[in-house]
Amino acid sequence: MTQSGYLQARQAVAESEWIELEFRSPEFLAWLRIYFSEDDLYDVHLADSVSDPDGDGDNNEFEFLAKLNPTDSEIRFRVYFEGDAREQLRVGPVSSGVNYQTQFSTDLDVWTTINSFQQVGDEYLIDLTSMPSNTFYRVILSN
Ligand SMILES: [Ca+2]
Repeated sequence: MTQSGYLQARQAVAESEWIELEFRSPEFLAWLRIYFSEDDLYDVHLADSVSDPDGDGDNNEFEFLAKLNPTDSEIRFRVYFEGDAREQLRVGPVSSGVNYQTQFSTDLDVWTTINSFQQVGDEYLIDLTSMPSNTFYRVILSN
């Protein structure tokens, strides 16, 4: 590659790391502005929907949906069992304005919504003591 070709390639890579802001929804952009400066909004490593600037494994699109802080890796949405015999399922942190639908299935085909849960702090607590054994669980978040 010639020097000129190298410089052009470098420039192309640098340009591809800039984001076109008009492709984002106004709601997502408003949410990004809470956490990032105007300059940072154009940085693909910080403000793209698939970026994970705090490195917690959840991308910005998910953190926007779950109403979490995309710059704080300590605050992370979790679904986990509690108790030696998995007597409880904990879901959280939960945020107002987000709907959490917890479902169970024994065959990964038919899913049933669990309507009984208790809120403790910023988590939903679901009693699993009457659930069948070998059960799968999933949580669907929506706004
Ligand atoms: Ca993240």
